Amino acid sequence: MAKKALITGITGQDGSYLAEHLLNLGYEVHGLVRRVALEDPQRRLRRIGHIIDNLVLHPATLETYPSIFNVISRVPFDECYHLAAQSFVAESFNDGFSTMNTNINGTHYVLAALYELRRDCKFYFAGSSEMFGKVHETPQTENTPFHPRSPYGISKVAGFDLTRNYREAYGMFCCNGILFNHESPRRGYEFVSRKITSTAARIKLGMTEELAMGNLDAQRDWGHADDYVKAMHLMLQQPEPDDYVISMGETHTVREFCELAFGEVGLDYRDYVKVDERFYRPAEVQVLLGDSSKARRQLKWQPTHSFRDLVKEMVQIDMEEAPHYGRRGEDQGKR
Ligand code: F7E
Repeated sequence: MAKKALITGITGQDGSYLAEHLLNLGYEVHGLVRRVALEDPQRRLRRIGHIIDNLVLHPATLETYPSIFNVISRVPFDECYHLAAQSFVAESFNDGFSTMNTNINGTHYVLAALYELRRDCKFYFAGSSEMFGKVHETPQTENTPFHPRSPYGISKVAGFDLTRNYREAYGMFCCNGILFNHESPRRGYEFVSRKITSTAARIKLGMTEELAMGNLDAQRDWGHADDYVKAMHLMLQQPEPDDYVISMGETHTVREFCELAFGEVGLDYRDYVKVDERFYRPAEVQVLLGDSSKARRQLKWQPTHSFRDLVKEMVQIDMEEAPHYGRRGEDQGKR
């Protein structure tokens, strides 16, 4: 019998890659989606449009316990991947309350419903390198203390602790992935990688003239989302539940990202990138560098895309898609 997996956040970048991966492995894949998304499939379900006929989608909201409880009561899930979240760090400074509500209570509702209804269902929580924040050591491992620097980072630490506590208190199979930044051509336009590649493409195509950016000196350990979702699945196949850092183990500045992306279309970023203080954050995570040796050793996980290939792929796709962005891509790139 095919294993049954539930993915919250299936319409997002990671959810769409994970759904593809699980379908390829023969899973029956279910997704939790907001009712508004079902009403606007062309836009909100665009990342899963090509596989939608093979998925079972359940309308629900992470905002209330009964909504989650109902979905989990309907199907005997074997695995649950909890990816849904307000994931844009800058936005969490604008409205920390809604970020906390969704990210902390949403996680708690899912765990509590699994505890009530399906204690044998394995659970994955999408933890984040943002939890390390003002880093206490470099590189960061599973043992590095957390020091979050944003409401988003704080909410992820709470989700991490909830997940670990369900494991320790009730013996449930609950794992935390501590994923460093991971990107792809499916990334939202507000994140720095996609903002850079989509704007570089639009500049090259004569659709806009400059790119307004925040802190160019921030350093991130960027990988490809397609590689990172495979680690999520591997975590739930281990004999014991545990927590794992997933990263490339190399760090690059935002400036380097700009240089590479503009270079892909034969432009010099220095002619187009302008620093605009509106994009600075009240508290910045200046440098992240992950040590994923535990995952590489125990999960036998190995990334297949290099940083350069990632940037190249994103720019290529944006060159194809840019003429069709319309206002939406442009507006989102301004965040
Ligand atoms: O920023 C700097 C910004 O928004 C990266 C999320 O997936 O990864 C992501 O969080 C860096 C920051 O991602 C702009 O200040 C400069 O230092 O792409 P980002 P993030 O905040 O690192 C972690 C692992 C998650 O878990 C999150 O959910 O780039 N930066 N100028 C800028 N960032 C943006 N967005 N826009 C700028 O204009």
